[in-house]
Amino acid sequence: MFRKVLVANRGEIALRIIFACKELQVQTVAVYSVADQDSLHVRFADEAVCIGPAKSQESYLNIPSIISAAEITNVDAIHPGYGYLAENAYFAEVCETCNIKFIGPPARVIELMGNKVRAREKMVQSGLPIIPGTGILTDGKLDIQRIDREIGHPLIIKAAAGGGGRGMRVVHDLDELPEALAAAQSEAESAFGNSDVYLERFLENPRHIEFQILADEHGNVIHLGERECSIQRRHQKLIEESPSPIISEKLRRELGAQVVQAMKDIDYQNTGTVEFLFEPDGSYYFIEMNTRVQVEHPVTEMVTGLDIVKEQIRSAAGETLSYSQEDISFRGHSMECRINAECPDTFRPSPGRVTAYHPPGGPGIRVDSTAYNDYLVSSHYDSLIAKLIAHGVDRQEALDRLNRALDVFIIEGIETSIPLHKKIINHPDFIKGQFTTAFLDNLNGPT
Ligand code: MV4
Repeated sequence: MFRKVLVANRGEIALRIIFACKELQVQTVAVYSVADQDSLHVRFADEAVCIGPAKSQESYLNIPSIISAAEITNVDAIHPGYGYLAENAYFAEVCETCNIKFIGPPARVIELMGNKVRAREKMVQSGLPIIPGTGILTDGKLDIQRIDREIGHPLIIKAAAGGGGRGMRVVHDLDELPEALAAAQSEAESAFGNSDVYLERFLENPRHIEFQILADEHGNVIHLGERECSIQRRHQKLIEESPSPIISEKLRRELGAQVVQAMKDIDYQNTGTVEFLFEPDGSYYFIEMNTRVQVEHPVTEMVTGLDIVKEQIRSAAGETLSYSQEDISFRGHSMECRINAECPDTFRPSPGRVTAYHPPGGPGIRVDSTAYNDYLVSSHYDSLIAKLIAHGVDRQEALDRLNRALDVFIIEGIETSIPLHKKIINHPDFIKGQFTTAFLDNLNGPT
Protein backbone atom coordinates (compact mmCIF):
# COMPACT_ATOMS: atom_id res chain seq x y z
CA MET A 1 0.00 0.00 0.00
CA PHE A 2 1.06 3.62 -0.51
CA ARG A 3 2.67 5.45 2.39
CA LYS A 4 1.42 8.91 1.38
CA VAL A 5 -1.10 10.19 -1.21
CA LEU A 6 -1.57 13.73 -2.53
CA VAL A 7 -5.18 14.68 -3.18
CA ALA A 8 -5.24 16.92 -6.28
CA ASN A 9 -8.74 18.28 -5.76
CA ARG A 10 -10.96 20.30 -3.43
CA GLY A 11 -14.47 20.18 -1.98
CA GLU A 12 -16.41 17.09 -1.02
CA ILE A 13 -14.42 14.70 -3.21
CA ALA A 14 -11.11 15.77 -1.64
CA LEU A 15 -12.62 15.00 1.76
CA ARG A 16 -14.03 11.69 0.51
CA ILE A 17 -10.55 10.64 -0.69
CA ILE A 18 -8.95 11.71 2.62
CA PHE A 19 -11.52 9.56 4.49
CA ALA A 20 -10.62 6.54 2.35
CA CYS A 21 -6.89 7.12 2.97
CA LYS A 22 -7.44 7.42 6.74
CA GLU A 23 -9.21 4.06 6.76
CA LEU A 24 -6.35 2.55 4.78
CA GLN A 25 -3.77 4.06 7.17
CA VAL A 26 -2.34 6.11 4.30
CA GLN A 27 -0.97 9.61 5.00
CA THR A 28 -2.53 12.46 3.03
CA VAL A 29 -1.39 15.73 1.51
CA ALA A 30 -4.01 18.33 0.62
CA VAL A 31 -3.32 21.00 -1.97
CA TYR A 32 -5.33 24.20 -1.88
CA SER A 33 -5.78 27.59 -3.47
CA VAL A 34 -5.69 30.77 -1.40
CA ALA A 35 -9.52 30.78 -1.52
CA ASP A 36 -9.58 27.38 0.22
CA GLN A 37 -7.29 28.06 3.20
CA ASP A 38 -10.11 27.38 5.68
CA SER A 39 -11.44 24.28 3.88
CA LEU A 40 -12.07 20.99 5.60
CA HIS A 41 -9.83 19.09 3.18
CA VAL A 42 -6.93 21.26 4.36
CA ARG A 43 -7.88 20.74 7.98
CA PHE A 44 -8.26 16.96 7.83
CA ALA A 45 -5.25 16.09 5.68
CA ASP A 46 -1.98 15.29 7.44
CA GLU A 47 -0.16 17.98 5.44
CA ALA A 48 -1.31 20.80 3.19
CA VAL A 49 0.42 22.80 0.47
CA CYS A 50 -0.85 26.03 -1.06
CA ILE A 51 -0.57 25.69 -4.84
CA GLY A 52 -1.73 29.07 -6.09
CA PRO A 53 -4.39 31.75 -6.32
CA ALA A 54 -8.15 31.22 -6.32
CA LYS A 55 -8.44 30.78 -10.11
CA SER A 56 -8.53 27.04 -10.92
CA GLN A 57 -6.26 27.55 -13.93
CA GLU A 58 -3.52 28.73 -11.57
CA SER A 59 -4.11 26.24 -8.75
CA TYR A 60 -6.12 23.00 -9.14
CA LEU A 61 -5.24 22.85 -12.84
CA ASN A 62 -1.65 23.97 -12.38
CA ILE A 63 0.38 20.83 -13.17
CA PRO A 64 3.85 22.19 -12.28
CA SER A 65 2.54 23.46 -8.94
CA ILE A 66 0.87 20.16 -8.07
CA ILE A 67 3.89 18.10 -9.09
CA SER A 68 6.15 20.38 -7.02
CA ALA A 69 3.87 19.88 -4.00
CA ALA A 70 4.07 16.12 -4.57
CA GLU A 71 7.88 16.21 -4.80
CA ILE A 72 8.29 18.42 -1.72
CA THR A 73 6.05 16.20 0.42
CA ASN A 74 7.48 13.01 -1.05
CA VAL A 75 4.19 11.24 -1.85
CA ASP A 76 3.91 7.87 -3.62
CA ALA A 77 0.71 8.66 -5.47
CA ILE A 78 -1.74 11.36 -6.57
CA HIS A 79 -5.52 10.96 -6.48
CA PRO A 80 -7.11 13.38 -8.97
CA GLY A 81 -10.77 12.98 -7.85
CA TYR A 82 -13.22 14.08 -10.58
CA GLY A 83 -13.08 17.13 -12.83
CA TYR A 84 -9.86 19.18 -12.92
CA LEU A 85 -6.99 16.87 -13.97
CA ALA A 86 -8.82 13.55 -13.51
CA GLU A 87 -9.10 12.78 -17.24
CA ASN A 88 -6.04 14.65 -18.41
CA ALA A 89 -3.83 12.02 -20.10
CA TYR A 90 -0.89 14.43 -20.15
CA PHE A 91 -1.08 14.86 -16.36
CA ALA A 92 -1.23 11.08 -15.86
CA GLU A 93 1.85 10.80 -18.08
CA VAL A 94 3.72 13.50 -16.13
CA CYS A 95 2.97 11.57 -12.92
CA GLU A 96 4.24 8.35 -14.50
CA THR A 97 7.43 10.13 -15.62
CA CYS A 98 8.00 11.53 -12.12
CA ASN A 99 7.54 8.10 -10.57
CA ILE A 100 4.36 9.17 -8.84
CA LYS A 101 1.48 6.71 -9.21
CA PHE A 102 -1.56 8.33 -10.84
CA ILE A 103 -4.64 6.79 -9.17
CA GLY A 104 -6.60 6.04 -12.31
CA PRO A 105 -6.07 4.09 -15.52
CA PRO A 106 -2.81 4.40 -17.50
CA ALA A 107 -2.37 7.56 -19.61
CA ARG A 108 -2.85 5.59 -22.85
CA VAL A 109 -6.29 4.37 -21.71
CA ILE A 110 -7.37 7.87 -20.65
CA GLU A 111 -6.30 9.09 -24.06
CA LEU A 112 -8.06 6.27 -25.92
CA MET A 113 -11.37 6.80 -24.11
CA GLY A 114 -10.96 10.59 -24.20
CA ASN A 115 -11.31 10.38 -27.97
CA LYS A 116 -15.00 9.59 -28.35
CA VAL A 117 -14.62 8.30 -31.92
CA ARG A 118 -11.87 5.85 -31.00
CA ALA A 119 -13.87 4.85 -27.92
CA ARG A 120 -16.85 4.02 -30.17
CA GLU A 121 -14.64 1.96 -32.48
CA LYS A 122 -13.14 0.03 -29.56
CA MET A 123 -16.48 -0.72 -27.92
CA VAL A 124 -17.99 -1.94 -31.21
CA GLN A 125 -15.07 -4.35 -31.57
CA SER A 126 -16.03 -5.74 -28.16
CA GLY A 127 -19.63 -6.20 -29.25
CA LEU A 128 -21.31 -3.23 -27.56
CA PRO A 129 -24.01 -1.57 -29.70
CA ILE A 130 -23.37 2.05 -30.72
CA ILE A 131 -25.67 4.68 -32.22
CA PRO A 132 -25.44 4.82 -36.04
CA GLY A 133 -22.92 7.53 -36.83
CA THR A 134 -19.76 8.57 -38.61
CA GLY A 135 -16.06 8.72 -37.91
CA ILE A 136 -14.32 12.09 -37.79
CA LEU A 137 -15.65 14.25 -40.60
CA THR A 138 -13.02 15.59 -42.96
CA ASP A 139 -13.29 18.99 -44.56
CA GLY A 140 -14.16 17.67 -48.03
CA LYS A 141 -17.64 17.72 -49.54
CA LEU A 142 -20.42 16.30 -47.35
CA ASP A 143 -22.57 13.59 -48.93
CA ILE A 144 -25.80 14.60 -47.21
CA GLN A 145 -27.96 12.05 -49.07
CA ARG A 146 -25.66 9.29 -47.95
CA ILE A 147 -25.63 10.51 -44.35
CA ASP A 148 -29.44 10.56 -44.37
CA ARG A 149 -29.60 7.07 -45.89
CA GLU A 150 -27.10 5.48 -43.52
CA ILE A 151 -27.71 7.40 -40.29
CA GLY A 152 -31.01 9.23 -40.70
CA HIS A 153 -31.97 12.36 -38.82
CA PRO A 154 -32.25 14.34 -36.58
CA LEU A 155 -28.51 14.27 -36.06
CA ILE A 156 -26.24 15.31 -33.24
CA ILE A 157 -22.77 16.73 -33.86
CA LYS A 158 -20.31 15.80 -31.14
CA ALA A 159 -16.71 16.85 -30.54
CA ALA A 160 -14.29 13.90 -30.57
CA ALA A 161 -12.49 15.49 -27.61
CA GLY A 162 -15.75 16.48 -25.88
CA GLY A 163 -17.86 14.39 -23.56
CA GLY A 164 -20.34 15.03 -20.81
CA GLY A 165 -22.42 17.06 -23.21
CA ARG A 166 -19.76 19.65 -24.00
CA GLY A 167 -19.45 20.64 -27.64
CA MET A 168 -22.69 19.05 -28.83
CA ARG A 169 -25.15 20.46 -31.37
CA VAL A 170 -28.43 18.99 -32.63
CA VAL A 171 -29.37 19.29 -36.31
CA HIS A 172 -33.04 18.74 -37.23
CA ASP A 173 -32.92 19.96 -40.81
CA LEU A 174 -30.20 18.43 -42.97
CA ASP A 175 -29.94 21.65 -45.02
CA GLU A 176 -28.45 23.21 -41.91
CA LEU A 177 -25.78 20.54 -41.55
CA PRO A 178 -22.86 22.23 -43.37
CA GLU A 179 -23.24 25.46 -41.43
CA ALA A 180 -23.74 23.65 -38.10
CA LEU A 181 -20.66 21.53 -38.77
CA ALA A 182 -18.45 24.55 -39.40
CA ALA A 183 -19.73 26.18 -36.21
CA ALA A 184 -19.25 22.98 -34.18
CA GLN A 185 -15.71 22.55 -35.52
CA SER A 186 -14.70 26.04 -34.55
CA GLU A 187 -16.34 25.66 -31.10
CA ALA A 188 -14.49 22.38 -30.58
CA GLU A 189 -11.22 24.00 -31.60
CA SER A 190 -11.55 26.78 -29.06
CA ALA A 191 -12.93 24.55 -26.28
CA PHE A 192 -10.60 21.54 -26.66
CA GLY A 193 -7.84 22.66 -29.02
CA ASN A 194 -9.11 19.95 -31.38
CA SER A 195 -11.67 20.65 -34.11
CA ASP A 196 -12.53 16.98 -34.80
CA VAL A 197 -16.27 16.30 -34.81
CA TYR A 198 -18.48 13.33 -35.72
CA LEU A 199 -22.17 12.65 -36.19
CA GLU A 200 -24.65 10.35 -34.52
CA ARG A 201 -28.35 9.95 -35.04
CA PHE A 202 -29.99 12.06 -32.33
CA LEU A 203 -32.15 10.06 -29.93
CA GLU A 204 -34.99 12.36 -28.88
CA ASN A 205 -36.01 10.93 -25.54
CA PRO A 206 -33.37 8.64 -24.14
CA ARG A 207 -32.64 7.53 -20.61
CA HIS A 208 -29.04 7.93 -19.48
CA ILE A 209 -27.83 4.80 -17.67
CA GLU A 210 -24.23 3.99 -16.74
CA PHE A 211 -22.40 0.93 -15.45
CA GLN A 212 -19.82 1.22 -12.67
CA ILE A 213 -16.75 -0.92 -13.12
CA LEU A 214 -13.73 -1.77 -10.98
CA ALA A 215 -10.52 -3.24 -12.37
CA ASP A 216 -7.16 -4.13 -10.90
CA GLU A 217 -3.75 -4.29 -12.58
CA HIS A 218 -3.85 -8.09 -12.91
CA GLY A 219 -6.63 -8.38 -15.49
CA ASN A 220 -9.55 -8.72 -13.06
CA VAL A 221 -12.63 -6.64 -13.87
CA ILE A 222 -16.01 -6.56 -12.13
CA HIS A 223 -19.12 -4.40 -12.50
CA LEU A 224 -21.16 -2.89 -9.68
CA GLY A 225 -24.42 -2.55 -11.56
CA GLU A 226 -25.91 0.57 -13.07
CA ARG A 227 -26.92 4.07 -12.11
CA GLU A 228 -29.89 5.89 -13.61
CA CYS A 229 -28.75 9.45 -14.42
CA SER A 230 -31.55 10.80 -16.60
CA ILE A 231 -32.50 13.69 -14.30
CA GLN A 232 -30.14 16.33 -15.60
CA ARG A 233 -30.18 19.97 -16.60
CA ARG A 234 -27.69 21.52 -18.99
CA HIS A 235 -25.65 18.32 -18.79
CA GLN A 236 -25.40 18.59 -15.03
CA LYS A 237 -26.93 15.60 -13.32
CA LEU A 238 -29.21 16.52 -10.43
CA ILE A 239 -30.50 13.19 -9.14
CA GLU A 240 -29.04 9.72 -9.63
CA GLU A 241 -30.26 6.36 -8.41
CA SER A 242 -29.41 2.70 -8.39
CA PRO A 243 -30.84 0.38 -9.52
CA SER A 244 -32.45 1.98 -12.58
CA PRO A 245 -36.24 1.50 -12.55
CA ILE A 246 -36.01 -0.03 -16.07
CA ILE A 247 -33.14 -2.52 -15.69
CA SER A 248 -34.11 -6.12 -14.90
CA GLU A 249 -31.82 -8.46 -13.01
CA LYS A 250 -31.30 -10.42 -16.21
CA LEU A 251 -30.31 -7.35 -18.25
CA ARG A 252 -27.98 -6.17 -15.46
CA ARG A 253 -26.24 -9.54 -15.53
CA GLU A 254 -26.02 -9.72 -19.33
CA LEU A 255 -25.05 -6.13 -20.08
CA GLY A 256 -22.76 -6.10 -17.02
CA ALA A 257 -20.91 -9.12 -18.39
CA GLN A 258 -20.59 -7.44 -21.81
CA VAL A 259 -19.20 -4.29 -20.23
CA VAL A 260 -16.71 -6.32 -18.18
CA GLN A 261 -15.51 -8.10 -21.34
CA ALA A 262 -15.13 -4.78 -23.18
CA MET A 263 -13.02 -3.44 -20.31
CA LYS A 264 -10.84 -6.57 -20.37
CA ASP A 265 -10.38 -6.06 -24.13
CA ILE A 266 -8.85 -2.61 -23.58
CA ASP A 267 -6.82 -3.72 -20.51
CA TYR A 268 -8.75 -1.26 -18.39
CA GLN A 269 -7.45 -0.57 -14.89
CA ASN A 270 -8.85 1.21 -11.84
CA THR A 271 -12.41 2.56 -11.59
CA GLY A 272 -14.51 3.68 -14.55
CA THR A 273 -18.01 4.20 -15.87
CA VAL A 274 -19.50 3.06 -19.17
CA GLU A 275 -22.40 5.23 -20.33
CA PHE A 276 -25.40 4.11 -22.35
CA LEU A 277 -28.48 5.74 -23.82
CA PHE A 278 -31.67 3.67 -23.61
CA GLU A 279 -34.56 4.14 -26.04
CA PRO A 280 -38.22 3.75 -24.98
CA ASP A 281 -38.34 0.39 -26.86
CA GLY A 282 -35.57 -1.01 -24.66
CA SER A 283 -32.75 -0.78 -27.20
CA TYR A 284 -29.53 0.64 -25.84
CA TYR A 285 -26.28 2.06 -27.12
CA PHE A 286 -22.83 2.80 -25.73
CA ILE A 287 -22.06 6.55 -25.87
CA GLU A 288 -18.92 7.22 -23.88
CA MET A 289 -16.73 6.15 -21.01
CA ASN A 290 -15.53 8.11 -17.97
CA THR A 291 -12.10 7.08 -16.70
CA ARG A 292 -12.48 8.50 -13.19
CA VAL A 293 -14.44 8.19 -9.96
CA GLN A 294 -17.74 9.98 -10.45
CA VAL A 295 -19.74 12.45 -8.39
CA GLU A 296 -22.56 9.89 -8.08
CA HIS A 297 -20.42 6.92 -6.94
CA PRO A 298 -22.09 6.88 -3.47
CA VAL A 299 -25.40 5.48 -4.78
CA THR A 300 -23.48 2.42 -5.97
CA GLU A 301 -21.62 2.18 -2.65
CA MET A 302 -24.94 2.20 -0.80
CA VAL A 303 -26.47 -0.69 -2.78
CA THR A 304 -23.31 -2.83 -3.02
CA GLY A 305 -21.74 -2.06 0.37
CA LEU A 306 -18.35 -1.52 -1.31
CA ASP A 307 -16.05 1.45 -0.83
CA ILE A 308 -15.24 2.43 -4.40
CA VAL A 309 -12.54 4.96 -3.46
CA LYS A 310 -10.69 2.50 -1.23
CA GLU A 311 -10.88 -0.14 -3.99
CA GLN A 312 -9.54 2.43 -6.41
CA ILE A 313 -6.54 3.19 -4.18
CA ARG A 314 -5.88 -0.50 -3.47
CA SER A 315 -5.99 -1.29 -7.17
CA ALA A 316 -3.54 1.54 -8.00
CA ALA A 317 -1.21 0.18 -5.30
CA GLY A 318 -1.10 -3.08 -7.24
CA GLU A 319 -3.38 -5.12 -5.00
CA THR A 320 -5.82 -7.56 -6.56
CA LEU A 321 -9.52 -6.73 -6.34
CA SER A 322 -10.98 -7.64 -2.94
CA TYR A 323 -14.11 -9.03 -4.65
CA SER A 324 -15.00 -11.27 -7.57
CA GLN A 325 -18.26 -10.76 -9.50
CA GLU A 326 -19.98 -13.51 -7.50
CA ASP A 327 -19.25 -11.59 -4.28
CA ILE A 328 -21.24 -8.59 -5.51
CA SER A 329 -24.90 -8.42 -4.56
CA PHE A 330 -27.31 -5.54 -4.77
CA ARG A 331 -29.27 -4.62 -1.68
CA GLY A 332 -32.19 -2.19 -1.70
CA HIS A 333 -32.32 1.12 -3.51
CA SER A 334 -30.34 4.33 -3.31
CA MET A 335 -30.83 7.91 -4.57
CA GLU A 336 -28.64 10.99 -4.54
CA CYS A 337 -29.59 14.68 -4.75
CA ARG A 338 -26.85 17.07 -5.76
CA ILE A 339 -27.49 20.18 -3.69
CA ASN A 340 -26.11 23.24 -5.43
CA ALA A 341 -25.78 26.84 -4.31
CA GLU A 342 -28.10 28.27 -6.94
CA CYS A 343 -30.98 30.64 -7.49
CA PRO A 344 -34.26 28.65 -7.75
CA ASP A 345 -35.60 30.85 -10.58
CA THR A 346 -32.61 31.36 -12.85
CA PHE A 347 -30.63 28.25 -11.79
CA ARG A 348 -27.59 30.56 -11.73
CA PRO A 349 -24.90 29.82 -9.14
CA SER A 350 -25.57 31.72 -5.92
CA PRO A 351 -22.29 31.83 -4.01
CA GLY A 352 -21.97 33.40 -0.58
CA ARG A 353 -21.61 32.67 3.10
CA VAL A 354 -23.51 29.77 4.69
CA THR A 355 -24.83 31.33 7.91
CA ALA A 356 -26.34 28.13 9.30
CA TYR A 357 -25.65 24.53 8.28
CA HIS A 358 -27.13 21.42 9.78
CA PRO A 359 -27.11 18.25 7.68
CA PRO A 360 -29.68 15.48 8.20
CA GLY A 361 -28.84 12.05 9.55
CA GLY A 362 -30.86 9.10 10.74
CA PRO A 363 -31.43 5.69 9.14
CA GLY A 364 -30.26 5.30 5.55
CA ILE A 365 -28.94 8.85 5.12
CA ARG A 366 -25.45 9.87 4.01
CA VAL A 367 -24.23 13.41 3.33
CA ASP A 368 -20.96 14.06 1.47
CA SER A 369 -20.11 17.73 1.89
CA THR A 370 -17.44 20.18 2.95
CA ALA A 371 -19.87 22.83 4.18
CA TYR A 372 -20.10 24.02 7.79
CA ASN A 373 -21.49 27.00 9.74
CA ASP A 374 -19.85 30.10 8.23
CA TYR A 375 -18.53 28.24 5.17
CA LEU A 376 -17.98 30.50 2.17
CA VAL A 377 -19.21 29.14 -1.17
CA SER A 378 -16.68 30.65 -3.58
CA SER A 379 -17.68 31.92 -7.00
CA HIS A 380 -14.47 30.42 -8.39
CA TYR A 381 -15.60 26.82 -8.21
CA ASP A 382 -18.45 24.42 -8.90
CA SER A 383 -21.62 25.27 -6.98
CA LEU A 384 -22.08 21.74 -5.53
CA ILE A 385 -22.31 22.15 -1.75
CA ALA A 386 -23.59 18.77 -0.60
CA LYS A 387 -24.57 15.36 -1.90
CA LEU A 388 -27.52 13.91 -0.03
CA ILE A 389 -27.76 10.15 -0.46
CA ALA A 390 -30.62 7.99 0.80
CA HIS A 391 -30.77 4.21 0.99
CA GLY A 392 -33.81 2.05 1.68
CA VAL A 393 -35.00 -1.53 1.32
CA ASP A 394 -36.82 -0.47 -1.84
CA ARG A 395 -37.31 2.63 -4.03
CA GLN A 396 -40.24 3.83 -1.96
CA GLU A 397 -38.29 3.76 1.29
CA ALA A 398 -35.31 5.50 -0.34
CA LEU A 399 -37.70 8.20 -1.61
CA ASP A 400 -39.37 8.59 1.80
CA ARG A 401 -36.00 8.98 3.47
CA LEU A 402 -34.82 11.48 0.85
CA ASN A 403 -37.98 13.55 1.33
CA ARG A 404 -37.66 13.58 5.09
CA ALA A 405 -33.93 14.43 4.90
CA LEU A 406 -34.56 17.31 2.45
CA ASP A 407 -37.20 18.65 4.88
CA VAL A 408 -34.75 18.89 7.78
CA PHE A 409 -31.60 19.89 5.85
CA ILE A 410 -30.74 23.38 7.14
CA ILE A 411 -28.67 25.56 4.81
CA GLU A 412 -29.12 29.29 5.44
CA GLY A 413 -27.52 32.40 3.99
CA ILE A 414 -27.47 31.18 0.40
CA GLU A 415 -30.09 29.85 -2.01
CA THR A 416 -29.95 26.16 -2.85
CA SER A 417 -31.56 23.61 -5.15
CA ILE A 418 -33.34 21.90 -2.22
CA PRO A 419 -36.79 23.24 -3.27
CA LEU A 420 -36.22 21.94 -6.82
CA HIS A 421 -35.26 18.50 -5.50
CA LYS A 422 -38.47 18.33 -3.45
CA LYS A 423 -40.49 19.27 -6.50
CA ILE A 424 -38.80 16.62 -8.65
CA ILE A 425 -38.99 13.71 -6.23
CA ASN A 426 -42.68 14.36 -5.52
CA HIS A 427 -43.63 14.54 -9.20
CA PRO A 428 -45.98 11.66 -10.17
CA ASP A 429 -43.78 10.60 -13.13
CA PHE A 430 -40.64 10.58 -11.00
CA ILE A 431 -42.42 8.56 -8.31
CA LYS A 432 -43.47 6.05 -10.99
CA GLY A 433 -39.92 5.90 -12.34
CA GLN A 434 -41.19 7.10 -15.71
CA PHE A 435 -38.79 9.74 -16.95
CA THR A 436 -36.16 10.47 -19.58
CA THR A 437 -33.44 13.08 -20.03
CA ALA A 438 -36.25 15.44 -21.16
CA PHE A 439 -37.93 15.32 -17.71
CA LEU A 440 -36.55 18.61 -16.39
CA ASP A 441 -37.22 20.53 -19.61
CA ASN A 442 -40.84 19.48 -19.35
CA LEU A 443 -41.15 20.20 -15.62
CA ASN A 444 -41.27 23.97 -15.98
CA GLY A 445 -42.58 24.10 -19.53
CA PRO A 446 -40.34 24.33 -22.60
CA THR A 447 -37.50 26.86 -22.37
C1 MV4 B 1 -26.86 11.96 -27.21
C2 MV4 B 1 -28.22 12.26 -27.09
C3 MV4 B 1 -29.07 11.86 -28.09
N1 MV4 B 1 -28.59 11.20 -29.15
N2 MV4 B 1 -26.43 11.30 -28.29
C4 MV4 B 1 -25.48 14.19 -23.20
C5 MV4 B 1 -24.35 13.85 -22.29
C6 MV4 B 1 -23.37 13.14 -23.14
N3 MV4 B 1 -22.69 12.14 -22.38
C7 MV4 B 1 -24.15 12.57 -24.26
N4 MV4 B 1 -25.43 13.24 -24.25
C8 MV4 B 1 -26.38 12.97 -25.16
N5 MV4 B 1 -25.97 12.29 -26.26
C9 MV4 B 1 -27.30 10.95 -29.23
N6 MV4 B 1 -26.85 10.29 -30.30
C10 MV4 B 1 -28.65 12.95 -25.96
C11 MV4 B 1 -27.74 13.31 -25.01
C12 MV4 B 1 -28.28 14.08 -23.94
C13 MV4 B 1 -28.69 15.41 -24.15
C14 MV4 B 1 -28.51 16.05 -25.38
C15 MV4 B 1 -28.91 17.35 -25.59
C16 MV4 B 1 -29.49 18.07 -24.52
C17 MV4 B 1 -29.66 17.46 -23.29
C18 MV4 B 1 -29.26 16.12 -23.09
C19 MV4 B 1 -29.44 15.53 -21.85
C20 MV4 B 1 -29.05 14.22 -21.67
C21 MV4 B 1 -28.47 13.49 -22.71
